[in-house]
Amino acid sequence: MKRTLLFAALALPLAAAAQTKWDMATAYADTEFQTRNVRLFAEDLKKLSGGKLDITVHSAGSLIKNPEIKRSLQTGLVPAAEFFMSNLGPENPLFEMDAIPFLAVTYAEARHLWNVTRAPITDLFSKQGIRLLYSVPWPSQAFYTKDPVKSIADLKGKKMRTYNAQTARLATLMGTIPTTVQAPEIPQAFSTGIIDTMFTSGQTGVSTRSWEYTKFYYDTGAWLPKNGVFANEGAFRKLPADVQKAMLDAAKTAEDRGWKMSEEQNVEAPKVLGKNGLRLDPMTPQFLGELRKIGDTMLTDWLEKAKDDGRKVIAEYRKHVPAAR
Ligand code: PCA
Repeated sequence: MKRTLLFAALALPLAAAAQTKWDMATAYADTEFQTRNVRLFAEDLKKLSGGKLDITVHSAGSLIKNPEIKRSLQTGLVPAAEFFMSNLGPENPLFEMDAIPFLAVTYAEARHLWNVTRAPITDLFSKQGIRLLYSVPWPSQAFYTKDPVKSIADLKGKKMRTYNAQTARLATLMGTIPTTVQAPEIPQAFSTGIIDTMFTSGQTGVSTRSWEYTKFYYDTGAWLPKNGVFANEGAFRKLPADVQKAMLDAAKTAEDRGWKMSEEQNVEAPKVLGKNGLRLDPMTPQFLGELRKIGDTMLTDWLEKAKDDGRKVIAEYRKHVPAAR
């Protein structure tokens, strides 16, 4: 009798708080602030939902490789995921708007860009059964090279690490050979000679120990491309209303926290690179001028592709940032 009672007393709280377990696929290493933020999001959500939703984060493409993450989310193979939004540029130009060089260069400008693109981007995803939860930019993008670069001519013919169609286009316009390499595979790609130059943020340069295979870091200060964190809409709707609310609240907190973490990394990561021996020279006016010209070409091409939808969003953005190109 006593035993039965004890068993019932233990079983009751467990039964009352039925727990849902979700797997979440992400593409980036645990050392990246984006992944730290995703893990904090999962922890917050577990607390806010009173333990009703427990998300296991599978980082660094360990569950699903970066290029397949979005499709896996859409088909419901995983209920939650994080991926780099501009990877979807070939699907719809709006997704890669944050990867047009020199369109939104500061955090304030990136914030305006996000404010004007959040609604149309959320709609595009929701038509595909995907719910956008939050989005956070990576810090400023930079070139990492073995030799000094005074102008783009110094990079001609180099095998440049790129991460999506938009950066491949940039690499091609620069006269380099674009080579897609996922972030966790960067060190191996350098050591096997697949790439000899790369393109990424200071933060990813830290987490991939860029000083072990490059010597020069040139921050472009040209754009802040974003990751997004998403849920499969069907899986989201199956959650009880209070857990759905907990998810939206945790997402809001994660977005605010992530933007702050990103801005901090934008300052701190280059210091770590410098301490480890990378030269942090500014880009020469010539190099910068050449890159700006390429940025103009990419914006013109983008407007061509994006048609009226794109023009509308750019016009809206320019109301907030009149100096934007
Ligand atoms: N890091 C990721 C995306 C952009 C960035 O800064 C990468 O290099 O793949």
